[in-house]
Amino acid sequence: MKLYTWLSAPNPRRALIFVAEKAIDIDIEEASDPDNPGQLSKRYCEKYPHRRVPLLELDDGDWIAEAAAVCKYLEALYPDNPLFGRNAKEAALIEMWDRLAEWEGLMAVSEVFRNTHRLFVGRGLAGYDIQIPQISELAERGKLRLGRFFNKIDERLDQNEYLAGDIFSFADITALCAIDFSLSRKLIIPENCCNVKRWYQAVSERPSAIG
Ligand SMILES: N[C@@H](CCC(=O)N[C@@H](CS)C(=O)NCC(=O)O)C(=O)O
Repeated sequence: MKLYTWLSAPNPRRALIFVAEKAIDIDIEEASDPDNPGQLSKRYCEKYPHRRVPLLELDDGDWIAEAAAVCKYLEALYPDNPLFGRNAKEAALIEMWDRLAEWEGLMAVSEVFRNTHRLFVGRGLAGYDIQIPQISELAERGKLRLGRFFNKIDERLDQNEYLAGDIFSFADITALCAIDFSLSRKLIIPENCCNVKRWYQAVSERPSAIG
């Protein structure tokens, strides 16, 4: 098995943190172009028309994309230290908060990033082999969405140690990657989101997050 990643991009980082949390010994390969690390290599894109990372290549040649699918597959192979729940309710809550963190957090920052960064001109969305224009209004909308995301998880973290309840889970990994990505774009945690700050400090100190 081999896990393809891309520098510190947020979605492959979700898989890398997951693998580190569970101490899974796996081959990891950088999929970016060595001559132009701002994009995936031609060889990678030709081999995997999905054109996104993370991607897990299996020993039988099949491959699995999408961070959550990759990690769920690994969880089935390595069930110790579960990060997708210990029972039906936990599993559902983790999926719910993971999807929320991906859609309302990670996608919101991605809207800002992909629609403003000069290296992503013509690459407004990941995974396409055609030009996708940047749309500045989407960046503005992304900032609005991100603000709501911070407020939403702040309310949740007022009553819960972690997003899905009392255990660290894949949902926390996704939210952490979303927030670190957001901080890298100078979009900071709002001053009044004290619960997010408390949670962020705790999850950032985990060895898996430090890398
Ligand atoms: N929903 C996908 C998103 C994957 C994604 O967008 N990955 C980005 C890196 S964070 C990518 O591969 N971008 C390739 C590109 O920009 O060319 C997942 O969960 O894995």
